[in-house]
Amino acid sequence: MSDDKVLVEKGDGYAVIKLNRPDRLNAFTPVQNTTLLEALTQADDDADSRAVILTGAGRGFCAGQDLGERNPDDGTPDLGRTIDTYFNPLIRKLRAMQIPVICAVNGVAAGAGANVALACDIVLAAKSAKFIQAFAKIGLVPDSGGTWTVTRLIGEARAKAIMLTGMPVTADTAEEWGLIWKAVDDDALMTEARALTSNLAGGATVGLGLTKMLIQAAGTNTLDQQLDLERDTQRDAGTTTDYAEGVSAFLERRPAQFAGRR
Ligand code: T3D
Repeated sequence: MSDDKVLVEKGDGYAVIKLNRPDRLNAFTPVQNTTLLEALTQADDDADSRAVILTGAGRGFCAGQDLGERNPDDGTPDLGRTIDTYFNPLIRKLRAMQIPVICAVNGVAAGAGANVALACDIVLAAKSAKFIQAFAKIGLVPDSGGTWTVTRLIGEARAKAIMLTGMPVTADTAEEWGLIWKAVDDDALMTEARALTSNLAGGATVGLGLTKMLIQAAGTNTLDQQLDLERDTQRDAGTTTDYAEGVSAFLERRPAQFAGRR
């Protein structure tokens, strides 16, 4: 899947998905939303793609909903419907993907653009990038899972401050607060993102996918529930060929060659 609004490129064992409306800072239109969801679904279903990089073209990552499509003179839109149709499926897909999704935030990430980035599994950001919960500036509430994700990542005090004020959060501060994994020099962003993703793509894909699900479940499980879930999931992981290969490689003192299959 590749059209001019969302570009898909194959890396070595992974897919690079790039939002591509640079003149609008990659703001979301229905077509871009739908195409992005299709690209993520296709990567998740493709046995040759064992990880994904999500990034943006030009100087921005994504400025959220394209406000050019929301002219108040056209009447009152049903924003609940657009969220149900476009944004929520995207966040659900990112969380449910069985392969790691690395977000390389190349520039400003605002509104739903920020929360799509923060729903990814590992977030790297160029030092010049900023995260802006822009919703307050236009009379909306944070969406795309922002109130859930951001509050869990940085706590209520910081979440309320950035969401009520709409103040930009720099990449360095985002790293310091634990909102993202790492801020990197602008010209090193894609090199680092590719190195990390390539490494993950060569890993024990089923085990990595199960690890992601366990971490996500931990947010709402009790310790007892999580212990049981870890037991059941480990039982499953122990049946994979990658587990057998990992142990054999260790015993034979050689690098493991994971096939990324059960
Ligand atoms: O509606 C629904 O379905 C509900 C769901 C909502 C989800 C949301 O995401 S709501 C939040 C929408 N996004 C925003 O409110 C952010 C709006 N943009 C900005 O505040 C600023 O553009 C930024 C802080 C992101 C970046 O500022 P700056 O100074 O670096 O760039 P700029 O000059 O403002 O923008 C560059 C161009 O992109 C400019 O176009 P021009 O003048 O060169 O022709 C600007 O109009 C355009 N642009 C930026 N953001 C959007 C946009 N065009 C349409 N929609 C945008 N969101």
